[in-house]
Amino acid sequence: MPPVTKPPICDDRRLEPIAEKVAAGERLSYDDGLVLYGSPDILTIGYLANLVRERKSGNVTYFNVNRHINPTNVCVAACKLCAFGRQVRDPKAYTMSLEEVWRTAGSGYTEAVSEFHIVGGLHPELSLDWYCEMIRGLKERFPQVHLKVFTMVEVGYLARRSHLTIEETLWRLKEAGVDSMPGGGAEIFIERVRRIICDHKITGEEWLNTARMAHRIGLQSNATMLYGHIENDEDRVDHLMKLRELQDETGGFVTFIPLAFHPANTPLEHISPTTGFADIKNIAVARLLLDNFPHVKAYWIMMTPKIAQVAQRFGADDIDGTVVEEKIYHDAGATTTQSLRRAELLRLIRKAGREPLERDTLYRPVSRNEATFTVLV
Ligand code: V47
Repeated sequence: MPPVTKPPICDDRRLEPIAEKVAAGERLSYDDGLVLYGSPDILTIGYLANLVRERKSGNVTYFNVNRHINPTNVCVAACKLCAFGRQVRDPKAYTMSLEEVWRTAGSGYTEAVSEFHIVGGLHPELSLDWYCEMIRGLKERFPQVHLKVFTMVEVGYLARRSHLTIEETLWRLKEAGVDSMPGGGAEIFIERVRRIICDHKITGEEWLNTARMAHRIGLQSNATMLYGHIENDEDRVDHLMKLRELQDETGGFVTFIPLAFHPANTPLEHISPTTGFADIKNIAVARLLLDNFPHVKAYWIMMTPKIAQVAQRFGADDIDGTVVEEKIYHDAGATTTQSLRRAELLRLIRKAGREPLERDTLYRPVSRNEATFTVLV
């Protein structure tokens, strides 16, 4: 039997032309994006997203063994979306010493990690030299671990404080040992929304320009989108289109990660948390619009392991990793655990009928015994 490429029935007739385009491998438009967000027909949208996902990754779901490290929660930005950042004098503020960062990196887990994911607040006193020393120290102690470090926002702040250009700052970080960059801080690019949820952060345009420069000098990165606050369908589609445009230009994005806003303990606490429906829908729409992104990640910390597992059939091909010590979402009321064992990730993936494939940060397969791993290039 030939493979079925179009859904047998669309509950929402407006999706039919989109289904035709997806079946033909054609690029979707801004207006298609609005139709997708406006439609309640999540089964048809999921079917189409799954089709694209299986074209790109077959039956594989990727995961990694990683550790998050947040060297400081001191942050000058005071974004309304955030429950993690603290003023310097806040009793709950912390800043690790270099020794503490290096010790944290090596602590608390028996499974050898292949990635450190390191982000933190915009600290008014920590210098670029301090961060470069932190990176060099990590590389010396853990030469086999990939360093996915600093959001575009942190790079923008370090550049400003050091009186360097973005390019110079990125080179300094790369030379110190940064291997790639996480996707945080993108939020929603439109300024109307940014002014309310994160008014002291770099602009959307600056985020995109920093990513462009990182890709140009050979640092690949991820990209995120924060949804479920004050943004509307147009804002989300605009965000995805801007990412797609930049990816056409640089090819430097590895994974897209939609992030659900968690309102607890933030100044936007009055906003209701996102629904499972919205979480699944954002995965699926992203998979359909971002045709040039190799991967879409359902970050289990943010969506819960259960929804992240279901998302593996609605467009996602990645579930993130063991994580070990998540702080940003847990300060904002996340009720998930702060880490999952490798065995539990394998179980979730297999129970979704997918084939687990351990990857490194750049999606090269990893082979391991318990205590060590090898990247299979
Ligand atoms: O940039 C902050 C978001 C991001 C809240 O690249 C919040 O592999 C929800 O970017 N509710 C940081 N979200 C996390 C991030 C990330 C996570 C996992 C993997 C990768 C990757 C990147 O978290 C921030 C912001 O968008 N955030 N506060 C909150 N209250």
